[in-house]
Amino acid sequence: MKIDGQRLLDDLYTLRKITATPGQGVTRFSYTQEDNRAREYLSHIAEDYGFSMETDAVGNIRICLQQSKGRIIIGSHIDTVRNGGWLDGVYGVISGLEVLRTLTDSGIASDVMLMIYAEEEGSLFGSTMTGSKFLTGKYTADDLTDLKDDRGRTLLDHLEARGYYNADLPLTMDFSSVDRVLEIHIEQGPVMDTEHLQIGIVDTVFGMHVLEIAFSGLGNHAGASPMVGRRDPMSAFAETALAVEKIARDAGNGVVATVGKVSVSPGASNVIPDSVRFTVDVRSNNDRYTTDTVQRIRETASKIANTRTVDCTIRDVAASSAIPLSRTIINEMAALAEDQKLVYRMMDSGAVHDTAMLAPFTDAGMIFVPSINGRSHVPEEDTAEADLIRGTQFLMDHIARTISQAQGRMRDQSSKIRSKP
Ligand code: HGY
Ligand code: MN
Ligand code: MN
Repeated sequence: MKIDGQRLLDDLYTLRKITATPGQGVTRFSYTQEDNRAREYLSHIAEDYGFSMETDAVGNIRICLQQSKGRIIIGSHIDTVRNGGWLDGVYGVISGLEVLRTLTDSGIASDVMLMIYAEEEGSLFGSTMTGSKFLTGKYTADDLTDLKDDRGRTLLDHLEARGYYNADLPLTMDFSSVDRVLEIHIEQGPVMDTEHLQIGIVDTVFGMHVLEIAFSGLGNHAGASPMVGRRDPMSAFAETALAVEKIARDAGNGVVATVGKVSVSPGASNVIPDSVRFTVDVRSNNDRYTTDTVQRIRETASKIANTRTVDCTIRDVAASSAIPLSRTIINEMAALAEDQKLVYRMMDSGAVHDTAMLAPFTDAGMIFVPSINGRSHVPEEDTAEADLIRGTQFLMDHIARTISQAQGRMRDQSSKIRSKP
């Protein structure tokens, strides 16, 4: 079954224009008017094809044929980071939609379901993979009010403003009838571009641990305060940020750590700050490496605070384990890539993905396509059209094989039953 590559690209180019920052990348935060416009665009496509489209209590969307049982879930997200790229997440969503349309155009009533996970980026609440954490019970009803944005508005406030939240709707999903969950995504790193690969088959999705560290000292006049005796939280922050980089480098084993968000109070050039609050995002493909690195960062931040006589508080913002994906699916995808003579390799994912959250409940598999210059989460994020089309066709072929193997197993079973004396 051949996908319609031009239709795939047309949808991606249309969604690229739904952004709060035109000309400066794609900014499409969850529960905003941009998010709504993207949902409306997708609902028109679903309507044209007679698909059912349901939105759950936290804004996860399910699109499938009316009678589908959703045995094969293809998922990703439509929300972005601020000034992000045009493909992160949405490529997987439109690929899933293209698979549904191609199956329908071919007259195959499939059990495929497209799942659009809500608030994957954590741009609002700092916690990634929010929609799938509710679906899998990692987040509960308490988190609807515990998760707060920078202005103190809770996730529930956002959901009620959008009209998604309904106390009667379940927050979790029953995965007992789901055979596999799949996601196709841009790599967001340099490996495939450097090695001129066509397809990446994901082995392990990194685990992550996000801390929020706050230093508070003695705010004062920038000009009238001698350097001796200052208790400057900005200097403590600067020393800690450099220490984070050194700790991650010294850890080796592919550990990465990033200080990506900082806020200064009051934030004026002629005032020594009274407090500085910043995030530290630590990741690796092995939970022990991540935990050891986080511990070292905690200890170092406390030591720097003592030396500089500033107060230090450290809060856990989000955490998820490193998740090995399904060996069965990895082997099937490798066999398909061999048959199609594609240039491919197994590889880890430094980016986290909702599919990994579902891995404990069903077979989970991910496909990567190259990111030009290995860039992502920036306006320069890009992938060649040929790579986008090839990736979605590979996903389609993998699903076609999965469906025909399942039908083969059912035929064998029924012939065994018939041949019983
Ligand atoms: O942060 C991540 O890895 C993902 O892009 N949310
Ligand atoms: Mn993503
Ligand atoms: Mn992302």
